[in-house]
Amino acid sequence: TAPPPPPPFVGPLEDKDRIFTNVYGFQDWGIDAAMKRGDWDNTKALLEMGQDEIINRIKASGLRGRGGAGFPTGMKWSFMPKESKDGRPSFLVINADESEPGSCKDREIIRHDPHKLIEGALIAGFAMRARAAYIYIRGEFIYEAKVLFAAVEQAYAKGFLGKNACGSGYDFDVFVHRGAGAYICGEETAQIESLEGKKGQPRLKPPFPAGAGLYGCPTTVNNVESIAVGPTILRRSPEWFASIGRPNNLGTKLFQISGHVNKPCVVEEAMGIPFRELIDRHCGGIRGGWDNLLAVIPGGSSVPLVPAKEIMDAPMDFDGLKALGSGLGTAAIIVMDKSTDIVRAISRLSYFYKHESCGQCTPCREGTGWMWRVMERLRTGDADQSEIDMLFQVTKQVEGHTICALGDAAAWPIQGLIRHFRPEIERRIAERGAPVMEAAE
Ligand code: L3W
Ligand code: SF4
Repeated sequence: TAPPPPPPFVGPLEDKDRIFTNVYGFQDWGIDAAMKRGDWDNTKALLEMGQDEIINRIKASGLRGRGGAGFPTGMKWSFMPKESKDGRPSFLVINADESEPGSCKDREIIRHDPHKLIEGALIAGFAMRARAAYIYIRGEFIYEAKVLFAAVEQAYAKGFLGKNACGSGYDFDVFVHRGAGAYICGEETAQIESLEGKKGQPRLKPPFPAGAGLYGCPTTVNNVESIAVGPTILRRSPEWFASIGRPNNLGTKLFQISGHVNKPCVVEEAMGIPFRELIDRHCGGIRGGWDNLLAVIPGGSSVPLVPAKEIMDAPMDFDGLKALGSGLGTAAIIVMDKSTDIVRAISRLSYFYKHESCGQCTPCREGTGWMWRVMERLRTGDADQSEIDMLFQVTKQVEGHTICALGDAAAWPIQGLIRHFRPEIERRIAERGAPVMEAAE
């Protein structure tokens, strides 16, 4: 039986409902211009709502984490203790280590709208009774780090951060910490280790950071976008945010569309916008027309690809893409037309995960290298047909058997390739010597 049609989505988004009003940098990112756009507008009044009320409103908005996993943000904040145990402080960590291939939204927020993030940090930190926020920014983001350091200084100079932040009576500090170029430091517990000055290797969960995080203290790790939308949700009301999108997939979202579209872009749209509408409205269509579309990786490189015919009318949100065996991830949409060597593309991703594995657990350390080597043989056709099933079995041995999600992220793209493009792999093996491209670096 055919699945029931998805519930209607409320969108597309009009300009008046866009949160990131300077995402293209047409205006100054500095604090005076940001204040003219509405940031830091009577933040004290927002804080006066009180901690529990802020968390309740974020819950009511339906906001789900924008870093890939889609965990409900308000619920995550509510895991933080209301009373300090043994005098231990609580911390907020903001994950700006944006390294997922295809993902480039947090960079735009920091470059052009950093005060949305900093004001959001104060509000979220206050709601969780945190003493300070650490913004962990990707090491390669050199310009963005400069902007962020300067924007934080501006907020201190205005009295919005530090002692008696915004005149609220609450003391709150924001520290910017630069990473050193490891993808795995985007995993929340590896990021905490790295902040503590150790090698960035994920910890076993539980305990979750809310129980034992930075320096063993209660900590919440949130993505940049999740934090940056908070002030607008509180100012405009949770009902406004929840009126956009589809049930369980509410609000606006920054989509990042790269690859074979006529105009790649980062754009804020309603959650649940159908794929075709998103591409036609904002990207000028597919290069060479819609018949030229081959496949799409809809959520950053960690989610399985979706072939053209399945993605066309799909709602671009958590549930819509899950129903297709993929995911929204960070909404980093990689579009591939028929000129793409799809086996090579996925093999290149396999190399990336092999390279970025921290090496701590055996299925990931050994499995990612093993999977990449087989992928390379499938790419050149220099493999046996039986290796296709064997590779699929190996991905199943890696998936779910590792400390962090990098193992799953390495397994899923290969599973998607075999599921949807098996005939192409078989053709290469049958025609050994079919197009051989240069090896991945
Ligand atoms: C307390 C519980 N807290 C879950 C918290 C947990 C975390 C959040 C989600 O991976 C995905 C990954 C990437 N008590 C809790 C709890 N939490 N249960 O909720 O946790 P989880 O484990 O579902 O996901 P994760 O480990 O955070 C994130 C995928 O995102 N991804 C890539 C992301 C890349 C970027 C980037 O470059 N900026 O974000 C894309 O798909 O593969 O599957 O906070 O502690 N019972
Ligand atoms: Fe490290 Fe990979 Fe294990 Fe994650 S899954 S802890 S990256 S070895």
